[in-house]
Amino acid sequence: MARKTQAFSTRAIHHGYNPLDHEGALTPPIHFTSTFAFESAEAGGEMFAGERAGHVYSRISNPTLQLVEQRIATLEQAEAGLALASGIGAITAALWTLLEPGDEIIVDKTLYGCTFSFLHHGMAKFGVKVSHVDLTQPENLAAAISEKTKVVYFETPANPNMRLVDISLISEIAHACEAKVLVDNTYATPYLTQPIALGADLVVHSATKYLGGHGDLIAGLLAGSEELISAIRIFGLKDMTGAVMSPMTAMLIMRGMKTLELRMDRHCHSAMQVAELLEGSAKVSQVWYPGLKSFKQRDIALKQMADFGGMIAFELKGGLRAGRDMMNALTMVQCAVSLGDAETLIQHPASMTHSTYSPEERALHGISDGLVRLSVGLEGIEDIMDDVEQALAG
Ligand code: 4LM
Repeated sequence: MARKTQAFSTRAIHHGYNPLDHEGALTPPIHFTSTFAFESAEAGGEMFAGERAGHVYSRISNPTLQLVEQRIATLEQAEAGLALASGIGAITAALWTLLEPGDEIIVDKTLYGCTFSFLHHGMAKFGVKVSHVDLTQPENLAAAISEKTKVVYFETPANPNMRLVDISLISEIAHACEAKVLVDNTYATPYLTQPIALGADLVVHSATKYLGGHGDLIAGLLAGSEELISAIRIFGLKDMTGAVMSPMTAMLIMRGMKTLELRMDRHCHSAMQVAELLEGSAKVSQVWYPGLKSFKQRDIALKQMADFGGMIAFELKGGLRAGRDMMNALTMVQCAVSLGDAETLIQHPASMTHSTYSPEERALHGISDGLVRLSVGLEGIEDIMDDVEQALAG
């Protein structure tokens, strides 16, 4: 009997494209064009009025972007996708569309630094109430949500401390109050977690990370219903942010997507070994990695993640000083922000990615000064382990 859907990698490689429609070109042509010629003045007018399909201007749509949008939609099991210039471009375009002055957005306690900054210094300035609720306990959402709450937003695993949020339980509570659920799926990728199938309304990605996968681009992607995506395209993208993706970037993301499954399997396998190495070290006080037996929310990981990902957070017994010394002692592992690249990257959230929080805010939001974040790359595992071991010993 024929299977209903093709496998993840097959869709990541083929979905939405037939070479025979493009002079046999195996890989899709890149449409480097800002504008599109209309068949007639009337046809142009009809396109602007939304009465005729077709491309008008690349800030709104473009055939190369359309293909990457179809690919993220199929990988996320969504009806539609949207390509944007950055992860923050995607988050801001979505939230500018979904929220109005007087509305409330409920977010988890821990968020990526610039998302936190946008909410507190951007949305709040325009009359949106930003409430942090510990969403690791769904009953907290049930107690906090009201008819003013229009969006519930969280990362799972959260950057940088690896907190997990139960997507289906949170979605049920949010939907009972007609709030939309927006999940930042950057850490997990659609290969490990598909939030829409679990009940979420919208998924956001910093495609800069695992989807691009090679540290050579900045991009964002959204996936959700036709209705939501079309609203964000026409308002959040076209008018509010103009954060459009370049066709070249779309091509690079599609190249990255072709190997997402292979790369994620390797990231997960290597991260598990590095997490165990760290946990076994006398120098390390704590490791947060969902694959470890000691990870407190392992039940949620087993429920909604196909594997445990490539990101690890840990703290050394000597706190911040010991963490910095270790980072400086690494030779192959690079000290850099960002994540999901072929290169193993290490960074210090309190002084780098999460320095947008004040020290008091970091304390409140579970980002300790001693926390170190490791994005385990694709190098030979023996070389990653050797470097981490010698840096811990130093
Ligand atoms: C970093 N992160 O952590 P763009 N959502 C999540 C993220 O980690 C990021 C963004 C959105 C890091 C960047 C320096 C969970 C970014 C924002 O950078 O705008 O593509 O994504 O190291």
